[in-house]
Amino acid sequence: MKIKKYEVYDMKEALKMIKRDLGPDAVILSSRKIVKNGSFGLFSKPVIEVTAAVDYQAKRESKSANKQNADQKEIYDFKGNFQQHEPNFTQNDDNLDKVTELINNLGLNRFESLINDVGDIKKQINEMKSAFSSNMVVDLDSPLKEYYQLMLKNEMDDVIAYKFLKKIEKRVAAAGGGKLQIKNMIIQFLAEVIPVEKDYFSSLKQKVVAFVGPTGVGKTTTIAKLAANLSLKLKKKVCLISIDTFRIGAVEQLRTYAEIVDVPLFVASTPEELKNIIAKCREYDYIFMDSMGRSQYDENQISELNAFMDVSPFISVVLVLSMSCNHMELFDTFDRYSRLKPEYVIFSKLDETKYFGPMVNLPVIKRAPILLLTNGQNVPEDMEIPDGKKIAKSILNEIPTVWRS
Ligand SMILES: Nc1nc2c(ncn2[C@@H]2O[C@H](COP(=O)(O)OP(=O)(O)O)[C@@H](O)[C@H]2O)c(=O)[nH]1
Ligand SMILES: [Mg+2]
Repeated sequence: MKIKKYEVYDMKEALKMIKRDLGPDAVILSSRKIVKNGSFGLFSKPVIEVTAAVDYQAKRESKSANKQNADQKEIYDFKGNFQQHEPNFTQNDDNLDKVTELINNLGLNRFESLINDVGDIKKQINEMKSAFSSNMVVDLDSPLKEYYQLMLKNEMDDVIAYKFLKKIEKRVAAAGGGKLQIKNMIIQFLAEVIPVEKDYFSSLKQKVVAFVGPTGVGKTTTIAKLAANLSLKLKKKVCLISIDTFRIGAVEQLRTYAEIVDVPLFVASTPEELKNIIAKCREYDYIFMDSMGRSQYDENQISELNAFMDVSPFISVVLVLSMSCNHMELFDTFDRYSRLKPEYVIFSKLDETKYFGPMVNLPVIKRAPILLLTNGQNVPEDMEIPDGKKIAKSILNEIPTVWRS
């Protein structure tokens, strides 16, 4: 038997190398994500260590049997049984069962060695299956291992959680202390990693902010909350612009809020109009633009919106994302709006989830700081300026819990 180890960035690359070096009969014995010394960084790509082997003896014995049935190829042909770095164990298992059954039906069971091979491969696959879920944490110190699991339970990305804990491992060990001290250290360090923009609304520079995002995420409501807090409580000069020209009633919703808060509302139906309105609003501290809401899958809408965003270099685009969406949907939405170059994100509807990991995943991976959080329908109360420590705590909940105001 010949065994070889590979370090690759993706499984496809490994499969190519294994096939080249060991031939098509090779099997993968193990694979795990690792972090290379010196290459640590939250944004660095994880390396996959793959161990593959080929048994030339068994190959010789089973070669003639292999030829008898094309289906048997599936036993050894691991190509296509991996999706990115995760093996499709279920399909693999099914295939092996099918082949065993076929061998029996065709009376080929005299090829005992082949059947044994099938059994061995099946065993290896099952071992890999259980090793895969725990492999990534084997080299974390014991208390951190538990926090890793906790972070995953709260839907934090496994690679970010692992790299973060690996980065602080030595410092935590050096500091000593009990469980509570360790937890506090993790919260402290994690808070430093979460990108938050705390002082945006308190700085004196004039702000022109465009709120974009899918329909129903809470753009209009969030603008109303901000306008009320800044204008009524902090006595700032706020004006609103609606470029919501599609949904009948959408302008009316903002108009109602504008009247309650007593701030002016302008409506821009073309980029040219928007440019003129912004030029006339120099005296305002905050200009909040509410954008039209249609599906984020509508490419035309994003292009139209882009034309509005292009009228002034002073417009900050803020993408509103609802926490009632899952991790994948949030990334999908961010990618669809990336043409508008969102500078910040606002997470809305924190009251509709108990899993706050995605609040770290997206800002870290996309490098988009969190500008604001909203946690309910009440205007103007249900919003807060993001606090890294509070977010970090919410990701270490033993039992996923609702957001506390
Ligand atoms: N639970 C919850 N509902 C919210 C929040 N923000 C907005 N909403 C509600 O979500 C719905 C859509 O809000 P709207 O501002 O019209 O969304 P838009 O289409 O993005 O402008 C309304 O019923 C809001 O009251 C929030 O933080 N939590
Ligand atoms: Mg709206």
